[in-house]
Amino acid sequence: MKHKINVQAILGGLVLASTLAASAYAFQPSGQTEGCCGSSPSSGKPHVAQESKGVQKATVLVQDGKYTPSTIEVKKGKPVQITFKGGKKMGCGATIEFKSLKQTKTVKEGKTVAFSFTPSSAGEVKFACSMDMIRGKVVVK
Ligand SMILES: [Cu+2]
Repeated sequence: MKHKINVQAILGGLVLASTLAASAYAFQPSGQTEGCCGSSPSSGKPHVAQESKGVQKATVLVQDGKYTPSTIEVKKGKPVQITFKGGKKMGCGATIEFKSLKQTKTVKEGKTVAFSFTPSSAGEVKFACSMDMIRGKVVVK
């Protein structure tokens, strides 16, 4: 309790844990509905943004040093709004950077921050913590 917490070690552990979770997930039979949660950085089903009043919206929970869902699917040519909700144990994930959009925002626990953009072409819009350790992406179809 007295000693300082080694943040770097915790983060490393989380990255490792999510990698293990990702491989565990890959062994599960597909076709099961996982919902919007439980996806990992490089695997898992993408969460399809829901359109409301012409805006494609999705909410990403920042918790336990990861983004859930980490993959969001949108359609090109329509406004996108990704809301990040601050949860517990966010670590450096609290600062979210959309490099290609030149947008960086920090979310506090219990609060939200939103990123808005309109993708003009298909591809991937990546986001990550400012150290590029915790990652996610918006897949534009
Ligand atoms: Cu980081």
